[in-house]
Amino acid sequence: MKLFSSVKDINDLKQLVNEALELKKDPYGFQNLGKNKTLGLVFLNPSLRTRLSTQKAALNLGMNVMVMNMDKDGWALETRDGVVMNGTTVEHIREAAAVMGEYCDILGLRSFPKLEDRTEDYSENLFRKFVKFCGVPVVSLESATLHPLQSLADLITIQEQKQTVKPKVVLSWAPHVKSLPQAVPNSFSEWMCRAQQEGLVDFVITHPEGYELAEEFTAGASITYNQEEALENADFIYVKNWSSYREYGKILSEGEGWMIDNKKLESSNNAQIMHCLPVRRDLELSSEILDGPNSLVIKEAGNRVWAAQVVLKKMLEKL
Ligand code: SN0
Repeated sequence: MKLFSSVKDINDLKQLVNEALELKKDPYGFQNLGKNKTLGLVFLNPSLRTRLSTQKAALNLGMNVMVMNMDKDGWALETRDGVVMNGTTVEHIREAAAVMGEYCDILGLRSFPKLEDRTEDYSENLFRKFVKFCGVPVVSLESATLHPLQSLADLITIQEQKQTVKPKVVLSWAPHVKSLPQAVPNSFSEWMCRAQQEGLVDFVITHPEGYELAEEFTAGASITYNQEEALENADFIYVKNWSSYREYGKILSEGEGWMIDNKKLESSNNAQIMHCLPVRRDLELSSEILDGPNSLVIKEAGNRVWAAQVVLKKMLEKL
């Protein structure tokens, strides 16, 4: 594998998940694969789980890891072409990416959308340029529109924890006070639609009117504004806030009544609750859920290691 940015980069989804679960049983079986190979992790935005789980995955494979906090320690990056750089940006992504490609065998990049210009964010301009100019395989550590390592960990968690052959998985919008990216829900939907095609899950999305995700990521999902109906018989409920795609980057409603608590689980199939974290307690998700027996969020975060490790393994095998 030379690029991991979307479920579209995966040929055999079931095989990938099974291999990740095999790595979980035997984390150090491929220590020689990464020997003398260097992974560079480049952050333009904050990260806890992605940063640590990807480092851990690389160490398990015997790799060396370098981390660059571009937002704090790097030069201000220019990503546009054809501009005279007489303003605040100091270094062009053409040079910055190419130089990091000289030092690393594989690179990871995290960059959030600005949530100002939808066309610009959804063009994935920054991520694509980084891939083009660095010249080495690239793992997305969350881009403007997708977060594939998170979604792979989510699918691994569902496959690992499911009690029925084909669980009902519901993506449920949650309230928040800030405008958040659509990357996590877009990505989760993209991966679940593919998993549904392959007979692994039934997938439903529920959100208030106006929060429709981009259709390119939701083809095949059942979509309803009625949360109560969506949660009926649910086996997994994936909770996440996102800002509007239609009225780009806007918060359209306070989301009164959308937070999941134990009462809302009564009609579900004793649903297990997932969230990518970080989560704002008692705003996005109730404390009683997070501290109770139905929460999967810590195991889900733990599985980020095996998602990263299987992807790095596939890249190392093709170097
Ligand atoms: C990010 C998001 O895309 O929603 C990262 C998730 C992995 N989350 C946030 O930015 C949360 C910020 C906040 O203030 O709660």
